[in-house]
This record gives sequence, structure tokens and C-alpha cells, in this order.
Amino acid sequence: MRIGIVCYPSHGGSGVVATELGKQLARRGHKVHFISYNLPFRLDKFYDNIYYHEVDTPTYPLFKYPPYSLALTNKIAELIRYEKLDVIHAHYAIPHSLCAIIARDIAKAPELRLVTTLHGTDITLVGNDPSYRELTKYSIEETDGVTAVSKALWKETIDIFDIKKRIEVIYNFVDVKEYTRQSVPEVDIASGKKQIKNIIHISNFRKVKNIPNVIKIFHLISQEVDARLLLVGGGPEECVAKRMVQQLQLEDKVLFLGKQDNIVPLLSISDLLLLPSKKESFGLVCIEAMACKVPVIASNTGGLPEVVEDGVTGFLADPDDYQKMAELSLRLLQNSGLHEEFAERGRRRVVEKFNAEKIVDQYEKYYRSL
Ligand code: GMT
Repeated sequence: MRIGIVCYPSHGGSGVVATELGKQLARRGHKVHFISYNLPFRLDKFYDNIYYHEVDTPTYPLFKYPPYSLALTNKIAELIRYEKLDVIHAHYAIPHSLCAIIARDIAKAPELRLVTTLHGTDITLVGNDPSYRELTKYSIEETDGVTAVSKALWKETIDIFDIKKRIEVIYNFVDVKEYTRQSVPEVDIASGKKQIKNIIHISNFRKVKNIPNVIKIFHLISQEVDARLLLVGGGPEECVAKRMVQQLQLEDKVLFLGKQDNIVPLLSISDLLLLPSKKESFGLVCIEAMACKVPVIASNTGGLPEVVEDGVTGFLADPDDYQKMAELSLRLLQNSGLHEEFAERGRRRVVEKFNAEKIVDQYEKYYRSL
């Protein structure tokens, strides 16, 4: 098939899933065309069967805001004609889905199939805002196929937008050959003491990630065990985190590592992942961690209970209950046997349920069914 993938190129779950899906489809012989305003960060080298089309948004003094959505629509229409695409897969409803719908009309290609994958914030935060609500509902109803990354997101979408259309749940995935625990001797040495516990949090540091509770959980953990906190990623709540770290005098124990392209080495030296998000449709980082044998302490919201089995591959608690999350963390950190069981089961669960091979089969089958 000739497949166009429209996605956000930056660090963030939806862009990562879109890029990894494109890479896997290209490996299977499909021609994959990425359309975005920047090269997706995971397209780090030349891949056979992958093409990248950059959207340029010319501006003019009259335009208060650069009209990216229009430039994107134009680019998609051009590609539909020139590359004779069979499928356009839009990741994130706003504005990608609508741009693809209009582009199909412009290119007069009714046989082209449009697929939208809903990732979470496009529905629960952005799409639900009255300024975008009508548009989001229309996009969902007018694309040929819609998928959601968890049952929780599927249900939320139907409830919020009163959608009658069938929405297929296709879970996120990782390449389990790439995401596997590695030996990272140079980082182990840098930690000075091997027995120190590494607690990791990886996110875009938005409010929804509940960053203050990451720090509070770690603060309680660090009173009982020798530990340090690795904070990976960056965003608006970073300054909140820095202030709390200072107030709690944790400067020696918390490392702000910024955005990282390759997180496997960091996960490989980690003992626990914290994700106390207020909302989370899936939590891609949980399967990345579990694949690297890192148990997860997360909140019991959204799609997280579908990803992390409570008491089996990690523990779940109310996002506000940081004390319970700290207690559960310590239960794993202070019992190496239990920790190992959770770590092994986490890896097994990802291999069985969230494995790229299996999930990409589902997407391929879904395209063909349309
Ligand atoms: O985590 C974020 O806020 C970024 C956001 C995105 O659009 O990249 O993530 C959403 O999509 C990911 C990939 O499907 C999911 O793993 C995240 O759970 C989801 N984020 C939220 O629902 C808050």
C-alpha cells in the first residue's frame, strides 16, 4: 500500500507511535510518506520505503497566526495526486484529520481511505474545548476508520461526542528487540554506588502529568532508601519541579536530564517508573519501561489499568494519593525478590500484548478492511 502518515514530529506519544508504525510498515514493504512540519525525531536515519514531506507555512503580515492547517491540507492534496496514496493515517484528530478530509475532496480521490487514531489529549483536552468540539466530532464522523489507543479512550470519546460510529481499539506498541534491558556500565559507574535505586519519570512536564506528586513520592521514598530521581523530558511544569526540589532540599538526589532521544539506556539503569498522571489515555512510557524490566507505579486513571496490571507488573493508586504511591514503591524497592517478579512479568506482558509485530498486523488488517 501507499500510506501517508500525518503526525506531530516532536517528542510525545502520538508522534512516537506514528513514526514507529511507519517504520514497521515500511519494513513490510509498504511505501510510507510522512507529512509534518519537521522531520519526526525518531526518523533519525535513512530508511528504505520511507519518504518525508515537510510542510512549509509561508506567512504574510496580514496573517496574525501562520495558517499551518491550510498549508498541511495543500500538501496532503498534492501528495494524494502525485503519490497516488491508498491510505492517509492521521495521528491526533486536531487538525490532521480534518486536513485529510478536505484534501481528499480537493484531490477528488473518493477511493482514498482515511484513518484517524485518537491518542488522548486530542479528545480529552483539546477536542473537548468548545473552540474545537464541533470540528473534532465532524472529523471522527467523516473519516472512514477511527481507532483509539485504549478502551478507556474509546469510551470517553463516545461519551463526550455522542458518537455512534464504530471505533476500533488498537493498543500502542514497542519494538521489543529495541526496547530491552541493556548493560550500561558507564552509567552504573557514574552513579558511584551500585546499590543506589534509580527512580525515573519521563514526560512532557505538562500539568496533566502531576509533576508535584512525582517529587512528593520521591521525597518519601528517599527518606527510606538510598535513591535518586531521573527526570527526563521537559515542559511547563519543569520550574515547579525545580522549586519543589529546592524546598525539599533534594538537589543532590534529583537529576534534570532534559529531552532524550534514546531512553533505553536510562530505563536500563532504572528500578522504578513513576507516572502519577491525572489523565492518561494509554501511557506509552509504561510499556517502554516494562519492556526494559522496570516496574511501574502509576495512577488508576484512563487507560493505565489496561496497560499496567495492578499488583502484577506494577501498582496503581489514585493520582492524588502520593503517600500510597510512595508506600507501594517502597514495597518493591525493599524486596528484591518481589521486584524481580514484577520486572519479569512486565517484560512478558509487553512481549505478549504490546509487541510491534502483533499490533502492526492489526493496523494492516484494519487498513485492508476499509
Ligand atoms: O502524554 C502526552 O501528553 C502527549 C500525548 C501525545 O499526544 O503525544 O500523549 C497521548 O498519546 C500517547 C500515545 O498514544 C498516550 O500514550 C498518552 O497516554 C496520551 N496522553 C494523554 O492521554 C494525557
